[in-house]
Amino acid sequence: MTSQDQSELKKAVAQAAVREIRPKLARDTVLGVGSGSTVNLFIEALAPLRDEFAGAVASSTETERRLKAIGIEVLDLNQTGTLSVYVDGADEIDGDFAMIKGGGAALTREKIVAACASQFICIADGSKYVRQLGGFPLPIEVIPMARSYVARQMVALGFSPVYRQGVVTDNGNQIIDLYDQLIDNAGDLETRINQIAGVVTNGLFAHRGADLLLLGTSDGVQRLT
Ligand code: ABF
Repeated sequence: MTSQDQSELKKAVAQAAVREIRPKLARDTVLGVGSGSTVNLFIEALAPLRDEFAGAVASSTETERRLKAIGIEVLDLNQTGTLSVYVDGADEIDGDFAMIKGGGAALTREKIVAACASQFICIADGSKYVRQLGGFPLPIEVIPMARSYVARQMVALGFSPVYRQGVVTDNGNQIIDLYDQLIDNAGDLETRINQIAGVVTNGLFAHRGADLLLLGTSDGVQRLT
């Protein structure tokens, strides 16, 4: 697949997500909006509907900037309570709708916003849909002073951690990526990594996976539940 084909699929799922949420929008609706190139297309497609809902909670400073640029009010999650829907992409998603996310380093805020949403709609091109998670490096956000300790713990568990040099998250932390390890039980691993001192969160979204997957394929957008 060429990158142009892939970006057409991303555009198709972004538009499908807008069609999906439109009937649910009301004057007081606050949307959760994720991060990444697919979500950026969703934000563009959302622009004409900006007056049909109250605003959005953003999962990254980049998303916040893009939402504000098209005139959507960005709200503080502490003021909004439960969100009816959260729309976000993924780096990988499996048949149980567990995901690896955080390739763009926004995993912690993404996980917080997802936790506050009644429905998680994942928008992804077909290349993201996998039989087993782990082909894409699994990110861990760490408190900077804990980076080496967390990396040693991951080596002890059989993983190959790599420090993502030069990246500072929106929360002022650092990222370690775990390479080349297919994941057998995503829920267990998500819990296990989160128990290590100094880990802020990891990019496995198994305990709170997606509820609906809009998957872009050459045969059109599949709506999977
Ligand atoms: C976010 O965007 C991230 O969790 C994930 O890393 C990424 C998916 O990227 P893209 O939409 O650019 O393929 O959802």
